[in-house]
Amino acid sequence: MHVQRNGIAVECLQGDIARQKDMEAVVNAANAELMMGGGVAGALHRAAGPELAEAGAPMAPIQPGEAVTTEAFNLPNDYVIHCLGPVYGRDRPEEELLRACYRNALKRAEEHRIQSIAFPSISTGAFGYPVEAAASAAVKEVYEQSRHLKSVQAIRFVLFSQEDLKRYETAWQHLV
Ligand code: AR6
Repeated sequence: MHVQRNGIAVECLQGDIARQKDMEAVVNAANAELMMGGGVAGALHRAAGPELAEAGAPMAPIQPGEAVTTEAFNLPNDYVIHCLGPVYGRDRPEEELLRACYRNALKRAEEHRIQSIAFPSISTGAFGYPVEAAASAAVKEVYEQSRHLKSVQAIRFVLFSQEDLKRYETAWQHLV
């Protein structure tokens, strides 16, 4: 799916967040310690190499909703923006914390004059956030922020499964 929203190219595709060669920044669904983990954090840390955890360590721990930036080391990108999503059922208010991840990631991207950024589906793996609700929150926040972006021109959602891709596409369709 490709759409234009407020002059920004928005795309949803099925894929691996660690293989987004044409994007300047990728977002990590991080843990508070900014260490290697499972899922997205595993894929990104494995591909980036041990320097990624070393670069994050001085900024850790981060809080739910926060986003911090590091270099991307051996990843095919320039930056990794690490977001700590809410653990569903524990960190509240969960929708606001999830939306804050997307808002703060885009803020970090603007600060670094990043033009293209790829997001995974934050919080919907190990952290247990239901994908439909997460997709709706993510899409609403990105749409709201898209009005204010100056540097970011392209936003991609990278979904691991075909089912999750459909859910994000549906969330964009429901927005208009
Ligand atoms: N590319 C794109 N999406 C992926 C990939 C990949 N390579 N691998 C998994 N997903 P998760 P969270 C999907 O668990 O819920 C970690 O261990 C996955 O199917 O990565 O925010 C950290 O260390 C799911 O839909 O992130 C933290 O402790 C989505 O990405 C914790 O898990 C997010 O799943 C963060 O949990």
